[in-house]
Amino acid sequence: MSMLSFERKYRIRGGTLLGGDLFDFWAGPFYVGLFGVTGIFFAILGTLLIIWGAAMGPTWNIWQISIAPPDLSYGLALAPLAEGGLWQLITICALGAFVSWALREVEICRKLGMGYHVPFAFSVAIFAYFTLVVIRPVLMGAWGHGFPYGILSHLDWVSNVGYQYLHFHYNPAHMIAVTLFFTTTLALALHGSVILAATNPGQGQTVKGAEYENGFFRDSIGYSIGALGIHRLGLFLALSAGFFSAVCIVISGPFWTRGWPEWWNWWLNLPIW
Ligand code: UQ1
Repeated sequence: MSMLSFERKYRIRGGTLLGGDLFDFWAGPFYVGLFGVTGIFFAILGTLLIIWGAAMGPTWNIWQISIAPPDLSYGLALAPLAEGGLWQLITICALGAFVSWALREVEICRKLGMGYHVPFAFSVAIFAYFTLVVIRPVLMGAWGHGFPYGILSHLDWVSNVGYQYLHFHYNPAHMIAVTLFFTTTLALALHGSVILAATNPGQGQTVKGAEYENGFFRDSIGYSIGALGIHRLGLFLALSAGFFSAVCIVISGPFWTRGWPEWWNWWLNLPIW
């Protein structure tokens, strides 16, 4: 286990963002840190609140359990616990746990002297969730525009909100997001397959290196983006997919209230026809 001797060398104090040496230690393989403690706190509290919400509801069927946001009539006020207040507290716990996790990643990056790419990437996922349950509801004037916390109910929410705009596939930001998601899978499929092809060529064959990977793409499509480049491209595509997903939902309602097919009338209305 060579990683263990490596880790022993780098498992040292320092690099924390807040609190100095407080909680600057490991529990078995896991770095704890102040944000490990806040993360565990919010995760456990949020989970207990979800269980409480489930206990108040009509079912223990895991698919059907749902904790709904407040009614639209509450606007941006706090609601009683049984009428969406639990959803509000759970949302705070979720954001507290997600942000704690991101900051714990930052502290680990600092200890290891690495770039902040991983916490940055995770922050884009947090931003997408924040857009759904905070930014868009605030822009629309009611927490009731957030999505319910339930396995099937959140799917119903997506479907219902989509049909509210008649045909969500005509949302231009949705089009860009979907294209980026598919391109991400293409990039990872190309990358994963070329790495396995070169590194795992079959019994008795010599393991191939970067020149072969470059050679394959130069021979087939006339261009190779390179070993570092493909990872930059992959990260860019994946983060852009998440970012445009947030854009496509935040413009639906706050900036466009009619059906998305109608948005394309600007094209029909061009004077050149
Ligand atoms: C690529 O060019 C490359 O460099 C050698 C890789 O690194 C191993 C890759 O994984 C892939 C997929 C490519 C090809 C990608 C483009 C955008 C030309």
